[in-house]
Amino acid sequence: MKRTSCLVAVLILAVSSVAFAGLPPVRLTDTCATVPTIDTEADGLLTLLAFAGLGDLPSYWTADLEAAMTGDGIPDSCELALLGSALCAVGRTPDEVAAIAALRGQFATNLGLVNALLDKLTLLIPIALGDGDTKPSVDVRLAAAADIITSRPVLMSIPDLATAAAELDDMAVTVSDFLNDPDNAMIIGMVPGLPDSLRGVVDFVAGLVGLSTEMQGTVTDLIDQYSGDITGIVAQVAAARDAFIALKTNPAVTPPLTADEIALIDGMVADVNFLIDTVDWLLNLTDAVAIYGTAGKAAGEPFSAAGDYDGDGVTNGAVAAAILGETASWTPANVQANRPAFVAAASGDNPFWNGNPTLPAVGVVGLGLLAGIVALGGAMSIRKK
Ligand SMILES: [Ca+2]
Ligand SMILES: [Ca+2]
Repeated sequence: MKRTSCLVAVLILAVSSVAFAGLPPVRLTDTCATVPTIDTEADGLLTLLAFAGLGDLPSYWTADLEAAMTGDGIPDSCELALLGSALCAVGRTPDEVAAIAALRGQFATNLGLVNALLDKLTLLIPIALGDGDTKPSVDVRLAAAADIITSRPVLMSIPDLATAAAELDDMAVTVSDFLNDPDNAMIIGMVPGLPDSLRGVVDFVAGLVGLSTEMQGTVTDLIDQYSGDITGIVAQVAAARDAFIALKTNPAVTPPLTADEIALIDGMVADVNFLIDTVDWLLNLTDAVAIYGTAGKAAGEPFSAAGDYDGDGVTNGAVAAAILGETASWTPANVQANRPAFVAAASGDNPFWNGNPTLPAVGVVGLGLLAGIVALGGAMSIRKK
């Protein structure tokens, strides 16, 4: 009897959770609004993207987007549920309270970045489409800028400027064709409302981008795909801006620039400067993203597949593989059904989860039998007295 009690105590000690970086064991509960909010937002974003004509979108439940969308073996919806539950948690020790507070600070940082991105987008849209009032759309302004050169023989006699004017006119026509193509009418019509629509999904995006360095890599890859083109365009635009600034004060320009022309140049220079700053900010954006549960970038970040949230020696990825199976076997229904089990098992809330390799081979059934033996032994020892 005595030896059996000892064995049970040892077993329980062996599988009890050791908090990693003070993050507490958590479970998915109805009382935490964070996870349902993230789920609803993710659904909303997928609906918005589908409406915008992006086909072949993964289900939110089975999406696994790390490392340029090759995934890390844990459905992102499960990693977000673990994060959301930890954000809701109440610490039992000073370490846990501090870890949760730090996690919430990181979430606030990432929310701030997503909102700043939308603020910038809000300002960029009228630069492209016009403000329906004093600012015409960008194609009209490009054509007017070309006119400043083409209407002055002295400027057209300079080959570089004549070429620049022709390029501006070309750009104006390309943009105008795009903006006025009936096939694009629906998507262009959606653009002014886009920042507000995206404000409705900021928790999901802020949660997702900070899950791990691997997830950050997906965002960086996405930006990198276009960054070459974007930096090229920015360099051209900056050169055109400088040329127009020089024209404003060059005494050889005849007739001198009119007040309207100067206002057009000043307005475009301000917009170009904003565009250049925004692109620069965007290209460095992922470096500013906080990775949850780490003070920087680290191996085994606690919400990543290689990470071990509860520090029991079993990685989150191994927990997911045991509970949810391999990626190919995931379905939206089984991921959704098994997600609470993943959160409890990965966080250490349920050390006795089915498949836990730190449990002895007898597993849960064996522990039940042992408990029975202990009870039986107790009854017998009482009887003996
Ligand atoms: Ca994932
Ligand atoms: Ca673990």
